[in-house]
Amino acid sequence: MTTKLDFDLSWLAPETLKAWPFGELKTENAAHLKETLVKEFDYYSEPFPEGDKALRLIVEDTPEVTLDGYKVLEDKDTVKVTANQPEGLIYGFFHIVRSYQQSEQPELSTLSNPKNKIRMINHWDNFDGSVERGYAGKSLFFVNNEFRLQDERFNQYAKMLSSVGINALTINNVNVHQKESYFITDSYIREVKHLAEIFRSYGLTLFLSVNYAAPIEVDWVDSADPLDDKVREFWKNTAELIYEHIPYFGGFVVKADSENRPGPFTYGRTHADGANMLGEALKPFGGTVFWRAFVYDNHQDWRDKKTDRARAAYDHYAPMDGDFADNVVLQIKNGPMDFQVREAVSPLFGSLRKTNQVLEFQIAQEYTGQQKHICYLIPMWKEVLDFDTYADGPDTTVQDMLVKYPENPERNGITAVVNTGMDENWTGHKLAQANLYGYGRLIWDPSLSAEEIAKEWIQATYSLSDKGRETLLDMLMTSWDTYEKYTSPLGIGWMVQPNHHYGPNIDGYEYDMWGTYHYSDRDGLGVDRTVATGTGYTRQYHGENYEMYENVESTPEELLLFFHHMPYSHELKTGKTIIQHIYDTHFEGFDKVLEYQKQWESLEKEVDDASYQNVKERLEEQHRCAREWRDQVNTYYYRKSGVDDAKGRKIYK
Ligand code: GCW
Repeated sequence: MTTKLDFDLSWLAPETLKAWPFGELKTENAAHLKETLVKEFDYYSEPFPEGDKALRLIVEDTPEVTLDGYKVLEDKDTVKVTANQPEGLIYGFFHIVRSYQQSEQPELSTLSNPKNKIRMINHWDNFDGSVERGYAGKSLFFVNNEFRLQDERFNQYAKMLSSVGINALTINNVNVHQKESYFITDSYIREVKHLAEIFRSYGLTLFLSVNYAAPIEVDWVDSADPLDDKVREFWKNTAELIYEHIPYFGGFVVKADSENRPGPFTYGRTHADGANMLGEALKPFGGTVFWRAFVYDNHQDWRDKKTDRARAAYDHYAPMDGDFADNVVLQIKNGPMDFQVREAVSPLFGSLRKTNQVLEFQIAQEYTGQQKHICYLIPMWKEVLDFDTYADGPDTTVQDMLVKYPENPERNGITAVVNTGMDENWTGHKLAQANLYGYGRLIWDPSLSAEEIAKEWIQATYSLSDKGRETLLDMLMTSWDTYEKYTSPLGIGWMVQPNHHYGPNIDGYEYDMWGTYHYSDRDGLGVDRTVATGTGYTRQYHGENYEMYENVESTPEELLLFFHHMPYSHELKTGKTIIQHIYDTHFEGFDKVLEYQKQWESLEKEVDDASYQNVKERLEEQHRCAREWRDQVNTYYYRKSGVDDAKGRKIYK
């Protein structure tokens, strides 16, 4: 069967359906999504002979349904999808597609309500066509400082995102450079509107990242002081202009006073002053401000061991709980540092009760192999969402906090830096599609397991034998652990090449200004973040977690060096010393990559050629790079410690 998609959209291709019994479509009250639903119905019906069932998609008051959820009821000759909002019908429709991918006679009846209201992605795309931390080719939206003209592809993209329940996006980098600052002006608002319309036809709301200093950059205002009337006027006029063109525009994402970006600190104002000023401008139109909490001192002196970057977000924002307007949302990275392969969960989750919050993940594999290495991230994200904050006693997970506070949360949820670009398969590494797919599925329904999600994606994407399915599932499910093993040990992080962050450089950031140190010496390594003898970061957690992390014995070992400076000789629960653990995991991680290569070769006959070549080539690079990691880390720690590998394996001394 030929695929009708220009780009590799295998998880949505009609040929992956096992059956399609529908002959007729009826939609009611679906308003602006009607055309999309009709188009999609035809698309999936075409390869199949006329079915004998009717599919009815109806917006009607359905009390069991919340937010943009849906309910599906199947009887002998009808499948009826109902939702309170038209968007729910799209998600219900894709539930049906998914079900027929998984089985020939699926159980369609269901009630499915999303856990999170905001289910968003953030592009870090620049107007010149580059993508900050992009590993899948050029920007989807921009080329040479122009908006791309490729509606068909935008439609496919919108469909792909909505098929997994994503309902909002930004199209441009949070580092808003000079030209992009004009997106909110008359110069580009029509192009933005065009994109907003396409995404809306699949239920996605479009937002823009804005430059906090836009009044200076794009107008003649001589200040960006949030309390200055001229500045407030600028933002009000800007909001009016945008909403005049795009009444359903979502709002702004702002990176302020972060990594040299402008912000209210320049004027001696607080972040609440800055965010609320933008909130006020958007308020009449129902718009939202996402204000990023990624604020820290990036000019730290490495000699200074008291300043701890991990503390920064909490130190800045916890005291401001309650100061933000009700259409302002704090956007908080999952960890207190920066998307490392392993780090603690941000203690801000659990400390804010009067502030809207979204959690920010990174689907783009900046620190997890840059879409050259396999790294299925759903298991990591699940650990974050399931982390017990103890905010209201035991069993108050991060996910609970996100839906519980502030009272009657109107604007809560999850967002993520996305991993897509102009590459044929969207994500560079074919298997990285599973991260985008899984992200959407997980944040809609966090009760799904990482394994269920991986199985779904495999089943939707390939037709494999049972053995083949097991093989691919094993590759995905073990990949995060593997990447962690051959890179940085026990939660320490950051041993990467500076700037581009790919490949090992153990001291690459050790004497730099970014606040990311491991303090390895001849006796040991790790960052002491305890109250007793270190930076006091552990105190940012609620009682139980504070005690757990404050003490070596109760600190989960995968985070041991994140919280404590430990001697190489310290014995872990496995009975191994830390130095032996470092050697073992680095050998094991590398060996696992060799196994992936064999496993993938065994799938040659079962997957399409493009996938096969794509993953095969990337595995070769993963092999090369993992070997480099293994040997550099092992040699480095041998030279520091002088301790031999107990198993006598090759270390380049
Ligand atoms: O991790 C860092 C990245 C930067 C990024 C920043 C952020 C967009 O290396 O490229 O800038 O995080 O999240 O703002």
